[in-house]
Amino acid sequence: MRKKIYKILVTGGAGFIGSEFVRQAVKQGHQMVVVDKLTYAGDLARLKSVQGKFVFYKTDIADLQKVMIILKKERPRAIVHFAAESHVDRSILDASEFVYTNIGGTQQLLTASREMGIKRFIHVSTDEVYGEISRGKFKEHFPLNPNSPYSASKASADFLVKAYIHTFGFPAIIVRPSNNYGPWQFPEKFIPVIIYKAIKNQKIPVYAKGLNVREWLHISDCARAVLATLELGQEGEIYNIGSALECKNITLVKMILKILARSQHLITFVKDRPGHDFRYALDSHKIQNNLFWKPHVDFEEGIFQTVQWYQENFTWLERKVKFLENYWKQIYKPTHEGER
Ligand code: NAD
Ligand code: TDX
Repeated sequence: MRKKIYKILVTGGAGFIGSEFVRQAVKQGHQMVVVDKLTYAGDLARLKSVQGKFVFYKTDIADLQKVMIILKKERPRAIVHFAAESHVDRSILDASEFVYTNIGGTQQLLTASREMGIKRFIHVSTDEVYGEISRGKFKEHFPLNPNSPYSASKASADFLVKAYIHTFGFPAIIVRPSNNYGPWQFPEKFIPVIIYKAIKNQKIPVYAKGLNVREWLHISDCARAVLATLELGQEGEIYNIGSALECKNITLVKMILKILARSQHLITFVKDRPGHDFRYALDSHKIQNNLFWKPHVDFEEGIFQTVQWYQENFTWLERKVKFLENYWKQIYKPTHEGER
C-alpha cells in the first residue's frame, strides 16, 4: 500500500519533541510547515539536519490574525500542536505565560483550525494532566486531576479540545506522552541538568530524597507514536504514549554518573519542588493494540546514547546553560543593596 503524504503544520516545531517530529515527518516525505515563536526554549538548530525541507514562520500561536494568514497561505491538511510552555518549575514561579500559550494559544489555534476546515488536529497533551498515582496506571478515561500550574494549563487545553470535538465535531485527537528524553532537550529539565553538572563535576540538585518516579520515553519513540495517531488514529479519541519504563530519580542520577565515571558524592539533595507529583505511570495498551505502535528504544541504551550526544554537542549544551544563568540573573535582579 502506498503511504499517504500530507502537508502538516507543526506548532512548536523548533522545540525538543516538535523538532524530532519534524525530522521524522520530513523523512517520511510529508510536506512540513513549522510555526514557532522561538521563545527561550525554541531553537532552529534542532532542525539543521532537515534545513530547506520545511517552511518556517516565527509566529505566536496566540496571534489569531497571523495564524489565519499562515493557514490561508499554506492550506495544511493537518495540524500537530506541540507549542507550549513546558517546564513545571517555571510555572510554579510564574504561571502567566503558561495560561497565555497553553490555554489562550490553544484556543486561538482551535478557532483558526475550525474556520479553515483542518482535517486532522493532533493535540499534544501530557501524562501530568492525570495528577499523580501511587499504584496502577492511568487509563485514557481517568478523570483529570492536575497539580501544578503547568499541568493545570495543559488540562485546560485538553478540555477545550474535548469541547470542540463534542460541540463542533472537530476532528481532533489528544495524545498524552510520558516524560521524554533524548538529544536537544533544554537543560532546565532533569536529564540534561544531570549530564551537564556531572561532566563539569558540579553538585547535582536532586529534589527531596530522589524517590519520585517518572516513566521515561525516548523522543524518537514519542514522535513515531504521534505520527501513528496522525495516520491511523480515530477522531475524538485520546491515546496515552508511555514506555512502561519507570525509574526513581535517584536511580537515574546514579545510572548517568556511572556512564560518565563520576562520583556519587556529586548528588546533592535539595528542597523539594512545591506540590511535587510523586509518580506518573501510563497504561499505553490502547495505542499499542489499535495503532500498532510500541517503543523501540531500550532505556539503558537510550540513556547511554543521550549522554554521548550531549558530550559530542557540549558547546550547544553549555551555551544553553549560560543563557539560563543570565536569564535568571535578569529576572531576579537584587532590588536592595546586599540582597541576593
Ligand atoms: P519545549 O519547551 O522544548 O518546546 C516548546 C516549543 O514551543 C518551543 O520551540 C517554543 O519556542 C514554542 N512556543 C512556546 N510558546 C509559543 C507560542 N506562544 N507560539 C508559538 N510557539 C511557541 O517543549 P517540549 O518538551 O518539546 O514539549 C512539546 C509538547 O509536548 C508540549 O506541549 C509539552 O507540554 C508536551 N509534553 C512534553 C513532555 C516532555 O517530557 N518534554 C512530555 C509530555 C508532553
Ligand atoms: O534539578 C532537578 N532536580 C530534580 O530532582 C530537576 C529539574 C528535576 N528534578 C526532578 C523533578 C521530577 O521528579 O526530576 C523529575 C523530572 O523533572 P523535569 O525534567 O522537570 O520533568 P517533569 O517535571 O517530570 O515534567 C516533564 O514531563 C512531563 C516535562 O518537563 C513536561 O513538559 C511533561 O509534560
